Amino acid sequence: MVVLHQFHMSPFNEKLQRMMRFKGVAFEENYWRLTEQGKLKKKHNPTGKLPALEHDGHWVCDSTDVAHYIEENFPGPRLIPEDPAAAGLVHALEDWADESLYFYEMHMRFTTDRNWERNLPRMFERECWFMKSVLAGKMPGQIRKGIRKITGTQGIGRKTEAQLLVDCRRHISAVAGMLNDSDFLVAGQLTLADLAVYAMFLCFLDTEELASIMSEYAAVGAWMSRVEQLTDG
Ligand SMILES: N[C@@H](CCC(=O)N[C@@H](CS)C(=O)NCC(=O)O)C(=O)O
Repeated sequence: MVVLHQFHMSPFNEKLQRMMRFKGVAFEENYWRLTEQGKLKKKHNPTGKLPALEHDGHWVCDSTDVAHYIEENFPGPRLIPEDPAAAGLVHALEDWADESLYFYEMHMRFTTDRNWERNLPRMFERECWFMKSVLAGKMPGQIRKGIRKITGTQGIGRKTEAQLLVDCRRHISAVAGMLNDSDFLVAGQLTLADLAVYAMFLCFLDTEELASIMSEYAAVGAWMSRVEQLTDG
């Protein structure tokens, strides 16, 4: 049995769900509550992070490790190319998505005006009613501040919103450039790189400013539709 353990609204879920759908791996989903993080750290993952994959009782944590595990242990079309040059590029792009674009989407979705009011409450949709009311009472103060602390430590949260939008436009434009003469980011075929970047751009669309910038890049919209068509399941 394959179970994808997740926290609600994580872009990393999207990457792995689409990977498994594309490869035809049947899986169940299990959503953890934030209040269960202590148990998660103690029993399964000391980092307290999700997603994680449970396969016949064996746990694999970190979405990149999970992606490689799926590729190695399940049949279906490859998403990590065998060619070393292409595999290297897929790795670099996945890491860019996970370790850079992720913090842009987190900051923009959950801390900026016009966006956090809509997106923060969605983060708690799967909590119990009691936690929901506690969390609602703490908003916007502590939670928004807590997220700003993460993105501030990381560096992105110390930039002005105007600077962040310049950065994000450059990221979106870079993807449009990569798609100039190809349907996909690496080797002309769907790979893990597409899924990782797609997942972050989907979160970009949850913010007014980035959705507006993305609408200027038709090639990026068309590529996202192609990824969806192949991985919707
Ligand atoms: N590098 C990790 C990142 C996972 C991650 O940051 N997950 C977030 C949810 S989007 C999380 O579990 N956050 C809880 C925490 O940081 O305590 C991966 O690829 O799996």
